[in-house]
Amino acid sequence: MSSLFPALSDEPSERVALRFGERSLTYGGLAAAAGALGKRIRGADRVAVWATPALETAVAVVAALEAGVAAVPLNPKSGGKELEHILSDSRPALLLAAPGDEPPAPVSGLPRVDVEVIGSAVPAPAASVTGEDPALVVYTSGTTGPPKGAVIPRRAITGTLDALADAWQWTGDDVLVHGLPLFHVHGLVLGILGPLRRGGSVRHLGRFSTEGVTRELGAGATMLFGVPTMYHRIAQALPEEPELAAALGRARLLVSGSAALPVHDHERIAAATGRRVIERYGMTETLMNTSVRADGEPRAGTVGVPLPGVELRLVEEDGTPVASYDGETVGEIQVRGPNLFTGYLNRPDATEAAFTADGFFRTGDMAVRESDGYVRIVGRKATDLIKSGGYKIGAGEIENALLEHPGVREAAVTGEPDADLGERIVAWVVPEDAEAPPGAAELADHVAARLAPHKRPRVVRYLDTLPRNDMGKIMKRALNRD
Ligand code: MCA
Ligand code: AMP
Repeated sequence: MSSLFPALSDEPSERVALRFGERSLTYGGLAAAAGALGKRIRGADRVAVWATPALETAVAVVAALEAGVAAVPLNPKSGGKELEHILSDSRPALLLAAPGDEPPAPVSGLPRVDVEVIGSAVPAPAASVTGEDPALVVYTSGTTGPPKGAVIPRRAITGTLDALADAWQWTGDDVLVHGLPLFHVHGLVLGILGPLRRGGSVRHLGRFSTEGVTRELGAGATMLFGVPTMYHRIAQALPEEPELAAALGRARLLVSGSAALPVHDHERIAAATGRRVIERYGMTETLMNTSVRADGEPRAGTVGVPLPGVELRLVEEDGTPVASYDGETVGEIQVRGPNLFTGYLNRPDATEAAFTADGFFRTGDMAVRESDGYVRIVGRKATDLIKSGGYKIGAGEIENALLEHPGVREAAVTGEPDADLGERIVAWVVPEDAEAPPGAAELADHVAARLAPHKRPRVVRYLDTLPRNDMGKIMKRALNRD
């Protein structure tokens, strides 16, 4: 398989590929830096990347992909327990990190290669790889247990990015702006590898802010990617920030994904800017499945039509496909195509359960289809998966972390609606000592330090007992009704 990034050798080398704040790298510079790093890591099976929102992360991932080495992006805010799990599961040979970064144990114990953004101008010879070879291992939460490593092959990345190029008329002339984290598919695959595959450029904000969006769209960026929380914050800021409305009005494409964009935010942005946000629907395991097309109708509450090459069907509980396009009959979304992952690392059981006999992936998302084929997502099968700020978080992993606190006897975790985050994590706790329960901030810190800050409960509610059914199973629906 040829390079994922033809522009590394084709483009005029002085064209800017990446910009993070004041630091930027041209295609020539990126080819040199990634080539030099690629030579040092070639032959490794997998490498971990300390995925800070910085130039070095992009260089490290491009170097790994060009060298035919799978990259495992690590959330630099992950806590010890989560990092331990990811390292023992993925067993990376090396850690790639920016000079000066000081990852904690157990990451600090890995043999380390510093990522330099300068390098020899001689590109390394192309690695001999096929489309089925793993490109990335991205960790994603399930309902129970620790996160699973989704093995994403090279053809899924090229397949999804080229399908998006078709749907969005995305070219090398586009300049993308975003402030997404670089350890998930949205920010890394779409937000960094996407522009590089097109030969265009990306300006990363380091950290999302409406001021950053105004500045970059005002200075010629053409596309914005974000999760609904970011668009909610934009919608909130618009009345106070007329320059933000003007900048959004100039953009070619505003794209939202990772969770549902509330219709209210969609309409507020449309009213203030004259531009409609388009939604696309994807998943770590499937990359992108559907999108509103650039030449299509951006209808609030819908995620558009299947991307080229993606087969999508809705399936009833008993496995019968939903034939109607009536906007009413709900079924689970199942997908098949070159965009799919190959399986969960070290988890043949989970991989087998995720696919049907005819090779469709069971997404767990529930949807209807409208008469013109537009997909409208209406819910999720698993109540134990929470989407907060666009991050998928399993209730089980937070419950397990809470139970490790000496002051917690029993714990249940649910999600409840939140205007900013979509859903907020709520911990229901039966304390060991009802007279002296651990405080909410203490429990939030406890979870943040073990797992990651975005997995911390935002609300803690104390109970004497958890509601359980005759089998002893916690009745979460009864909790949510309170
Ligand atoms: C707060 N912080 C703490 C604690 N509390 N740190 C340690 N202990 C604590 N108790 C820190 C946080 O680390 C963070 O640090 C800061 O305080 C604010 O945290 P938080 O309130 O959680 O952040 P936020 O401002 O609410 O973040 C909103 C956000 C974020 C920016 C929208 O949720 C986000 O980046 N979401 C993107 C998720 C995403 O990319 N999902 C894609 C996966 P500091 O100040 O240093 O930051 S889905 C996917 O990939 C599929 C394929 C798809 O379809 O896209
Ligand atoms: P993740 O597993 O973190 O990659 O998140 C994937 C999940 O995010 C999907 O299964 C959906 O539930 C949700 N999702 C992604 N994009 C959208 C969207 N545009 N609208 C609604 N839900 C979405």
